Amino acid sequence: MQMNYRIISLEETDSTNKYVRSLADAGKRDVCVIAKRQTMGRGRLGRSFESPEGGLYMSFIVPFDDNSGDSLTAKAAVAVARAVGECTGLSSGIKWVNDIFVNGKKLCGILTEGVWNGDRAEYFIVGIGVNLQGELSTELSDIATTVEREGGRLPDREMLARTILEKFTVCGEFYGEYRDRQILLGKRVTAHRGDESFEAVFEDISDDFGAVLRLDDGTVMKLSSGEISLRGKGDD
Ligand code: BT5
Repeated sequence: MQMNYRIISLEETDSTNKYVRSLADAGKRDVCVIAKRQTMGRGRLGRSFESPEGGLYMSFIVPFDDNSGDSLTAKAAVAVARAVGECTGLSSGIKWVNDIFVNGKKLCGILTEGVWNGDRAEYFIVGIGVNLQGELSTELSDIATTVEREGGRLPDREMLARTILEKFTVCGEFYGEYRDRQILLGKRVTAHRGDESFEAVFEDISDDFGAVLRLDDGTVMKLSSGEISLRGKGDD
């Protein structure tokens, strides 16, 4: 479904995903909320996403259709990578499943949340945080980066948001690009799913955007959610 999003621009909010959810609950569909900073930016699995002034924090609603679901995060990742390239000049990679990396550090995280009615999703909220300029905390300085730090052109925030929306809504086929941009493909990795972890080689991306892993005992396993990090490195 092609959407023509109206952008609502805020100085500050707790989380743009939460803000847009309240609009969606009130029946709105074609809105994208952007904020200059978030006081409770969230990542996956209850983690937090640092959101100081200087970043782009955006969330938009995607009505359910039969082709959405798992591929939305992958589609958003490709849209962000394309938009970042066009608006900043930086080339970026994707770290399965939801991170955009530049020069080995995280530039952007994506959080897709579904709102369910029984076993059917009513709509999804796609939240995207891109570090543009300014300082992140010292804990993140080794694993995260900003457009400014990487020497990219600093885009106007709203223009970057519009470009991401445009790339997302007129994305076309994106499996090949999602796969080609993977930074850990072919590498020896540790994969985490819940409390389990697996030592493996990250062999491929399945046609439904899962991670195909060849475990050290030779068996092949597909992960459709979880975390993958370079072997020997922490959960970054
Ligand atoms: C994500 O989670 O990376 C999803 C982040 C989504 C943020 C957007 S901003 C707009 C919208 N509103 C929200 O409230 N959220 C969305 P995850 O894969 O779980 O990664 C979280 C981990 O990334 C943290 O545990 C940190 O290690 C790291 N991290 C936190 N803040 C970061 C930042 N600003 N830049 C890079 N890495 C960060």
